Amino acid sequence: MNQVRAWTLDEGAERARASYRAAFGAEPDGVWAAPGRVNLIGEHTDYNGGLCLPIALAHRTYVALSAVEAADVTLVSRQEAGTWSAALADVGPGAVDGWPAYAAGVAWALGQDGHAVGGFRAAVDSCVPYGAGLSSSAALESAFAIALDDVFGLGLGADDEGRQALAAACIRAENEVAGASTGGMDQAASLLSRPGGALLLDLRDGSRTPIPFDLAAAGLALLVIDTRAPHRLVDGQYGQRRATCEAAAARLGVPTLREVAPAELPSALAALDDVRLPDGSTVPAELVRRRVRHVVTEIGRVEEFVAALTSGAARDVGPLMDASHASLRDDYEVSCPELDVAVEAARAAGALGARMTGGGFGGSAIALVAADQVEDVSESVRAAFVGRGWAEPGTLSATGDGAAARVLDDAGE
Ligand code: GAF
Repeated sequence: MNQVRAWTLDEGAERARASYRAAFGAEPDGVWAAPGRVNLIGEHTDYNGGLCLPIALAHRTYVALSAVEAADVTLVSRQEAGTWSAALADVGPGAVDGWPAYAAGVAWALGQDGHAVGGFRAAVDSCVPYGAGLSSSAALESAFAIALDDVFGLGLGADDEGRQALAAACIRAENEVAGASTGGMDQAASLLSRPGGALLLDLRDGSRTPIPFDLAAAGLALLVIDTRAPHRLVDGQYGQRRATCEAAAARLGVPTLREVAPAELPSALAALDDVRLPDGSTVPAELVRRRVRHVVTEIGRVEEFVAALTSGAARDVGPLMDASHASLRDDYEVSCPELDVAVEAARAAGALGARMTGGGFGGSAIALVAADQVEDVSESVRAAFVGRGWAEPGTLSATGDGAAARVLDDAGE
């Protein structure tokens, strides 16, 4: 199967630096990099004040950047054609289309928070698969956040509290400038992860707890399968799920669905009715109940997953992954045929558990596999795809990497 290799930090830094030199004929002030993520469990829970458990990938987005005198932004990317430029004052909601919204949007959001961010120019390169549900958007935002923080001396990247503020600026850029109503898990994973650990995020109180994640010690591995079925969050489905949850919470008289305890689920479901969304559409009660059931049961699965990992029982998380996938497929309806086939083929080949990861509607699946079965499981998934006439999926390995950081000082020193 196609292994999607992560660049080494030196390799990524050198690529971004070379792009910068080619575009601007000078050395950058430095190069910064931020990881994509896979979420182990806790899907579509972040915007419900819930729990999720991402790990950072070794796959990163690299940004070579310099401050400039003029209050302008100039951007190039190895993944996109052309040069994008604008006056900093013209960047904001409704004013930027496409990938620059995720990059320049961060400068706008930091400015809104009162930070003095001036003009800059930057070259981007990335080995985070694009549109694979592995947070290429958050990696792009976070790489710009950490670079701008450093170059303009904001001092936020130095500790977790400051990084939380950078993550908030990235979320604002994504929600308000790029127009994707995502929930915040991905930016926290990219800016706050620690090597060798998963990050338990509690979106109700904003707390973060590092959770040991050492599958190798248990003779296991996490196989990430990029189905190559394109995944989009800016279309209506993600926003519709979020709006349904918010309307259901309002109907139940709680700020978010996090407040519905598992024991109260039956009575909460019984109290739900059709809901009307801000766009004027109506979601029938039966569908609202399934959406709510997913969110409440998924938060419970995160707690069980964390308990298994912290007690050294990593193998026990397999059934929780299976249950999460079934809930996302049947109740939340965010899976797709490629994700279901990847999950089923991995399980049939001996995976201890498998599920879609990320927002869904395409993107990636993860499978918990005995370390010596990674090849066999990968091959079975490949055969299942090829047998259906689909493109071969890509595979990545994920062990839990570190957060966004500077990877090259000025002039390549
Ligand atoms: C996407 C979003 F960006 C996240 O905020 C989260 O909601 C996820 O989908 C689903 O868990 O990655």
